[in-house]
Amino acid sequence: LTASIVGCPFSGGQPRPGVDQGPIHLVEAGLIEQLSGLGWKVQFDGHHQFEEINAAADPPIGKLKNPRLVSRVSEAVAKAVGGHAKKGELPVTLGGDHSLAMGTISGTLEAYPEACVVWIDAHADINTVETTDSGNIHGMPVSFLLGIGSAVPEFSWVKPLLKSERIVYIGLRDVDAGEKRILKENNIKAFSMHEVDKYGIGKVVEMALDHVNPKRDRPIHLSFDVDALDPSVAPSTGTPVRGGLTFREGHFICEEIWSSGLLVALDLMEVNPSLADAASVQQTVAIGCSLVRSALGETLL
Ligand code: DIR
Ligand code: MN
Ligand code: MN
Ligand code: MN
Repeated sequence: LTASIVGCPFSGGQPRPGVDQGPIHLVEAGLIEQLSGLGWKVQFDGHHQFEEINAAADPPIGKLKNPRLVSRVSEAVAKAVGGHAKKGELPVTLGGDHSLAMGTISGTLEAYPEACVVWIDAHADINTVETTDSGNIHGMPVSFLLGIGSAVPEFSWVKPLLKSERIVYIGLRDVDAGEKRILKENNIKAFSMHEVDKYGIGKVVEMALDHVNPKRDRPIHLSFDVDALDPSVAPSTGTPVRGGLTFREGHFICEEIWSSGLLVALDLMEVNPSLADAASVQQTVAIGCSLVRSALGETLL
């Protein structure tokens, strides 16, 4: 089995510098060797070099910030992930900010039209052109993939290949009013931290998979934003929100998805090594690596 590492040093979907260094730190921490140690053939040909568009050439479209840059980078990522997936490799995309998931999930759905998405995050990342307050596109990728909200010509390459019943969230706790409305109107299944507290992570993962994958026959794309974890567990991220997943809850999700035998693509997003002190950075990067290992088959026994 081959895992293809798609390193994406990109921060244009949000305003805080440093998240572009996430993939570099994850690889330098030994992720490639760790995956080889699990028995994977790991393909990594360096981090992607994206075309640059300077800010003057990329003014906002409506509220959207860096729209051309985000669009072109995520389109390149879609091609990279789709290409690896079509060859039967498992793309592991290291972010970078979560706007990249517009690309990764487009690539997965190109190769596996029946795939479902398990989205682990404190945030729903489902704002539309109409509802976004921040204009940060990392808070919007899901709406583009679903094709909801007004179309933005710049993003016309993003095909609305994702159906609302094929995505499920776990870990939500900071959802904008407009996003809550969108989730309700589109009947999108979401397990917030309330449900994690109430049912426990084991039951929540089972219910989440029952929803998007009732017969356990659909390929799974797991998109993991490290800010789903509690800030005490993963402090170095751009938009931390208290009351998050524990270390074990985060890893349990990855372990269960791996055990399903259905994982076809993985994203590990929003590690920002320029935020917080050195020990916190080291801790967050180490947890990023261990989440990836758990999703790729590392077991406790
Ligand atoms: C907020 C924050 N909902 C926004 N989103 C974040 O900017 O749209 N996503 N932080 O990761
Ligand atoms: Mn590649
Ligand atoms: Mn996110
Ligand atoms: Mn988030």
